Amino acid sequence: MATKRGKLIVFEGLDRSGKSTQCARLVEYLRQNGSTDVKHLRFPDRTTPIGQMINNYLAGSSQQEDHVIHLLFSANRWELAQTIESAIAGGTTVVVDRYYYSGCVYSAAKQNPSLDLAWCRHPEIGLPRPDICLFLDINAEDAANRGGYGNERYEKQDMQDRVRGLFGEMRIHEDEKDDIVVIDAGKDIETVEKCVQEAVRVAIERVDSGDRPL
Ligand code: DGP
Ligand code: NA
Ligand code: NA
Repeated sequence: MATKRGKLIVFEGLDRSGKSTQCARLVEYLRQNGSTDVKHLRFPDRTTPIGQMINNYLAGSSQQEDHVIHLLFSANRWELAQTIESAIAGGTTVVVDRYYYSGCVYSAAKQNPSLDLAWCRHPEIGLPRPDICLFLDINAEDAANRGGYGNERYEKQDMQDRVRGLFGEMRIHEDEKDDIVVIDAGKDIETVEKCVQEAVRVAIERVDSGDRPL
């Protein structure tokens, strides 16, 4: 029997949704219990030259025109597209902390009239399609109870509220609705972790049974 292809598993959510914690826990779980190698990525990948420009922008030490930074975030994903594709083809599962969904909603949340969700989608078209996107959903109060936001550019309440609304739009959009699973991230870490594992188990089965081509 041919080696099974790896899966592309994406985590999305607001800042402070517990996304990075859950992402790391799933990687650990799959490494211990799965039958494939697991690669852990995060976007933005701040280690590349483009990623450093993004980092400076988020830290507030540089300015970028809205469309320019949008395209840099997208380019930062495209830089790794080939790596992701080869990993999956070679049987390695790739788990990613943020992906093009963040790419679209954070830019669209700026309310720049020439940067709506439809415009924002274009540069992302053709990136490897996730087998599942786990959307860690948390309301504003629960997020606030986890402590304040950091000092990065988007970590402000009004911005986060708009981002949450736009994630809501993407979740019902024709292109994404079959890929996104909403997880209640207001629950405790272990409960969320179990929900994530179950959703991933179902997604992996679906792919391996041939129900879900890449
Ligand atoms: P993180 O390292 O996950 O905390 O992400 C840094 C910030 O950048 C966070 O506020 C979300 C935002 N972000 C992530 N990806 C994109 C993107 O593609 N475009 C835009 N505009 N913002 C993004
Ligand atoms: Na952040
Ligand atoms: Na994070």
